[in-house]
Amino acid sequence: MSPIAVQAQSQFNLTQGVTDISQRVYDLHMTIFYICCVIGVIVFGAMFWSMIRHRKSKGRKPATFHESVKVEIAWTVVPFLILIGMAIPATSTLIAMEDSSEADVTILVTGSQWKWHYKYFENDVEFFSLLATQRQQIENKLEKGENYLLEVDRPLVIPTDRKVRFLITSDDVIHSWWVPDFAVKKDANPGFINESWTQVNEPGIYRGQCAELCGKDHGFMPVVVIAKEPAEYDAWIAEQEAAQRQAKEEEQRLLAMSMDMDELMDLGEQVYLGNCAACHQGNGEGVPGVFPALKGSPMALNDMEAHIDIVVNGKSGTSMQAFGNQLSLRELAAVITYERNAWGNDTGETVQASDVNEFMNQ
Ligand SMILES: [Cu+2]
Repeated sequence: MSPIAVQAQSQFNLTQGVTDISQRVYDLHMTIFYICCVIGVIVFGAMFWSMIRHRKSKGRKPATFHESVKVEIAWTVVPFLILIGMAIPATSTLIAMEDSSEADVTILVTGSQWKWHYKYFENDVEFFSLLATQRQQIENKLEKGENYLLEVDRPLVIPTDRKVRFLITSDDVIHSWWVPDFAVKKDANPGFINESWTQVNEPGIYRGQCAELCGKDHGFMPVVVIAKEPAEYDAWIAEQEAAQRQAKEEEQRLLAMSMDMDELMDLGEQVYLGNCAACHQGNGEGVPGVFPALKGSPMALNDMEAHIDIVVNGKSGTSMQAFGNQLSLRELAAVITYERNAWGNDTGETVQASDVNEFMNQ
């Protein structure tokens, strides 16, 4: 297909995608579209033809017949047959889309405000995937990149030519995990697990979005999936497993060491901008009445225990999430230190990974 055709297609029509299912969905969509076109031409054609042919100026007299059994049977049977004709391919496609049995890889996808979490069932690998578009681009201070709002720090990686099952759920409100190229779009409901699956034919990078209005940053939780050849995927997953194991060991080792203020502030700022600034704002002033200010807040200035508690455990009934399982001990310590020393909160106090560890284990 020529590049222009591809572009026109992506603008005006459903994508054909990169899986057998997405191709079937596309074909179904086109079949039904053509049926609708034919019906439209016949119905409107008959209507306009009758209006012109039987117009009053030509002296036509209206017919006065009532109740034609033949016509009534025809206009009941014909639409019935058309609907059955459309339902058969539609049902078989839907059944195929729902059949997530005998998957080779199973991944738990969890949405939360406003990021995705991926957990591989067969392997000891899990991670969060956050928007990677720079804040300056969003604020129109920098030119917007090619994949503006469609780029993440850690994409989901799946193998090609293997059946990948997704179990989709949510930690807070309803989200929806959507990758158009796979023809997968499933609601992520808190307390429920929805299933979907895909089998990608071509290696590549596929982008999608949260498709359910889920709050203020709904447009800021994209999905990026990288499909790799099976051998490459196996190598990747082994590498991830090793890296995550090592990170846990490293974490234990670092508990004994303390970081100085500069290190904590540097790391803390990064963590803050990635996880906290969406609500509490980059300047720590929050949004009055919605997200509390951290700048000058009594908790950030005085009550260190309460401060660690709210970051680690969150606050139920609010959008303050529990970050205890999302960030490492070092990151937690750094972001708490940052909040206690940035924007004029000059407490001069540092919080170390060991302090957070002690709090979590008490
Ligand atoms: Cu969402």
